[in-house]
Amino acid sequence: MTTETTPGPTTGTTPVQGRTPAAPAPRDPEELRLTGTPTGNRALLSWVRDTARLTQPDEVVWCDGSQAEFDRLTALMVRSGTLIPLNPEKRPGSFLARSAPGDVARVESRTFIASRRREDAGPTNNWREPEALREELTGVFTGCMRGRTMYVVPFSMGPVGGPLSRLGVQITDSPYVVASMRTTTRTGSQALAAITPGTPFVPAVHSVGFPLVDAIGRSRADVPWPCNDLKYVAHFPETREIFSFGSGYGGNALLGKKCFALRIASAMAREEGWLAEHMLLVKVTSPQQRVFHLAAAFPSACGKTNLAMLRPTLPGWRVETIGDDIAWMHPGADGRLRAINPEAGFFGVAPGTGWSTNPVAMEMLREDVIFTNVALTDDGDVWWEGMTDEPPAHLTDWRGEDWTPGCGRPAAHPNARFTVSAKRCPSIAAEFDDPDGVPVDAILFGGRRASGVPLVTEALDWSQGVFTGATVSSERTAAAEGAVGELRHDPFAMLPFVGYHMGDYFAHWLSMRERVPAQGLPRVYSVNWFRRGEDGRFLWPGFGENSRVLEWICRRLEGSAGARFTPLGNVPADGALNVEGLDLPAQDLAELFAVDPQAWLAEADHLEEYFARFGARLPGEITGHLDLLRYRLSAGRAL
Ligand code: GTP
Ligand code: SPV
Ligand code: MN
Repeated sequence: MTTETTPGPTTGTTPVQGRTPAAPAPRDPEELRLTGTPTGNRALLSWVRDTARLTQPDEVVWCDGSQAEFDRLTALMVRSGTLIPLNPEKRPGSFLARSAPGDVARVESRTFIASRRREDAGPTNNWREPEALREELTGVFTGCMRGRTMYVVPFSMGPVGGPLSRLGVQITDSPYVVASMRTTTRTGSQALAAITPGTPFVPAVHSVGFPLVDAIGRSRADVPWPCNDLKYVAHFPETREIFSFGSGYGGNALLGKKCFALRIASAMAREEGWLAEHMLLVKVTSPQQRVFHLAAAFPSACGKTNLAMLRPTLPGWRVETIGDDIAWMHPGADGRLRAINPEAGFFGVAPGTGWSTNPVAMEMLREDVIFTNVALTDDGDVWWEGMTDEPPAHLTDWRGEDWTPGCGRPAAHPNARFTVSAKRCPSIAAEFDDPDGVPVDAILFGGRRASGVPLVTEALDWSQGVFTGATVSSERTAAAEGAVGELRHDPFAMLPFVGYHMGDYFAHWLSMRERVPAQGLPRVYSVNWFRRGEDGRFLWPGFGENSRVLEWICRRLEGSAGARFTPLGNVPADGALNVEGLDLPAQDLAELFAVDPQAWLAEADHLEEYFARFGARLPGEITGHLDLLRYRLSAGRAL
């Protein structure tokens, strides 16, 4: 950690009660000397200097990503009350953070795309005029780091120096964010060294928006989770800049993730001819040692981490993890679509993760984890709904209040999360660090659909595959603000993450067949683990048993499994899905694959209405598929 300090009575992360209101003279921004900093990239230096002038921190710290730096930051946060150290015998090297109750998830209503023309952001994004937004942001960022430390965090998305990797630098006044960025991205000296003079990087400014000193020098004490009711998660895709204000939570604050690796990267990818997607990435090995790489897009909190770390119940099958949230896929020189996971760790949903549902994740969480908004046990360990069948008799809940079973409140927040390095994952694949990525054999799209959508269907070709992605809808989860359970369209599981017009995004997906030869394009599938019976229970056991669906997909890829036609796509032929040993009544199996023409004709009407929002930018091919679907539903056969 290189520290460039202006002399001052305190540093920003300790309460400044010692100050008398009139004590601090306004800091001369020129005092924040940045010469001698560990970079020769002038654009980086002047951006850091300008941001320090605007936000007026007490000091500027360039982060080197070292273990010593991480240890200093966590110690600092333990002193300030942001982190609670967990019992080192139960959960070594681990901490619990409790966020402010109003800062628990992504804020889509305050997420902005600022493109020069409104129509380039499209109807699914909150558009802002760039200059007007810039002015507004200048207002809110002015002095917002007073009394705090400003950290400069250089990072690489993807292995440092890799041909598919991209560089960024996040400025933040949150040590929790610095520590989390170190775990979830490749931060520090190596990334900084890669930002040589003239090398482009994505600048990302973040502030929790809770200055400790006001404009006239009055101080206030810090709080364990500083944030601001006013929030902005702002993107300038044309100039590739990110500004985030007011939140310390997840995708709002760890700017390498949704802001860079999806919203900005999707705009880069469109321009450069690749795909930046909300997808997990796995390597699947069959009992015959054939290797398949699958990518899968499911909306937030709909099972990506669980599938990425799946332990197959089918003997001889192996699933290894490459990524659980984001995949960057490029046309390779080998005529395949090659994918990397740009992240270096996981920010995963805790509730629902247990020894019976996801033992790999449970092993991963044994040590070196920062948990946020889970419950604390009386012996200094963590607990959340779904970890064990029987809850402990007493807990401290995510808000810090006493909790007993049956008290009527969840102990963990439904969007409680763990932050852990991919190195801790027992199923991590050797290819995880391969800068050239892996060739993708199949892409899966899915969502939470209580009815209608079969367990698995196979698209007939790329074109129908793109239609399958475009038609994803899913019940909303606690990963973002809004009404949980409400069905909404979420094309490609990218509704909150496409940094430009959704119609252009569909067209970009279609155009991949001009960049990748037909035999190299992945096959496309739709999956749904969440179909329910009339009595409300899940029809499919899910989790490790999803390996049965993966088996059918891999057998299709090698040409050895049968399929039968439905209007939505191919489903397993009778007997082709291995359900041996499952306690699955024949009627449930039939229901899992039922396609109700009337319900789907109604869904086609909803889709038509939804797609109409995209106007002239909706590719005609998508409308064509809608017509084809209607024909197939009415005629019960292919055209
Ligand atoms: P983000 O990190 O928000 O993008 O989400 P994710 O897609 O990685 O979510 P994750 O895998 O953590 O999903 C968590 C939720 O999905 C938990 O409530 C799980 O219990 C549930 N879930 C995952 N897989 C299955 C499954 O096969 N069947 C059922 N019924 N639930 C599942
Ligand atoms: C999601 O919401 O899809 C996440 C969690 O992966 S967050 O990083 O908060 O966006
Ligand atoms: Mn996600």
